Amino acid sequence: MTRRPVPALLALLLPLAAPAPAAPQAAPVATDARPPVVVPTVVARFPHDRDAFTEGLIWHGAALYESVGLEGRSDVRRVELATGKAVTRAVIPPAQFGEGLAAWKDQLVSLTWHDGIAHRWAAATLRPLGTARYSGEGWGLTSDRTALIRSDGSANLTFHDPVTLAVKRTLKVTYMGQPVDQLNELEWVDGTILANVWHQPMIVRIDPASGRITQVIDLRAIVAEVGARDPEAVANGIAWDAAKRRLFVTGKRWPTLFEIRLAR
Ligand SMILES: [Ca+2]
Repeated sequence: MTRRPVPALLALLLPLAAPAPAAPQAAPVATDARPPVVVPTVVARFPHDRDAFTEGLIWHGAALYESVGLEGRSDVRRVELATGKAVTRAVIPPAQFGEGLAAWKDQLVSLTWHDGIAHRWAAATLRPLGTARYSGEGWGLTSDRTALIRSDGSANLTFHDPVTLAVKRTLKVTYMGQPVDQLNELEWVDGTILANVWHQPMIVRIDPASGRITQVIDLRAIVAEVGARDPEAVANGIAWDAAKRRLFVTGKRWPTLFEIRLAR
């Protein structure tokens, strides 16, 4: 991807060192209070394929799945957690740039960046089950168990019928009242949406009813540990193992997949 980074967003979202500005004369809006910033604890580290340009990451059943981008190099794979190796792989047509990945019942659905084509796969085998169409760009994808939720690089999330991909609603994501665009990989966790923000060392937690960002997860220490020199090797990839309540994060071409825990 060659879109512009948004460095100003970092200052907007991570004002850790700066005290809160003095209250203006006008009464502040309580619902737009500054969301808390959480620094996660790394619980475990696992190998991650350094060639994987991670665009989607999910835990489904008892396995980790990843979708990998770039034209001619895109695939959807089931990954062995302990080794980071792909144990099953389904290839995306070489002209397409693979993007977000989500589970729907016993299927996986993966997006493409510019083609408006969603691929369906049997989760157990990654056998192709057909395609469906949607409008706009495909970035991240997750499911709230009733809809597939797609990001497209803007501040909007689109909720799709999981079978037809018909649009059910859109949600504008805001931080203290301001739209936050470049939303990328997504994960549904305990009734909220976690989202990477492209080129930013953070994950935001989004209230799916209001679109408000309610928490910022600070990944700067993890990004520093990875120490990537490639400017496109950004944090991207969030997977939630609901059964064991494990949260995994990684990034494009990162050597490591991290299991993290959020302090309460
Ligand atoms: Ca995910």
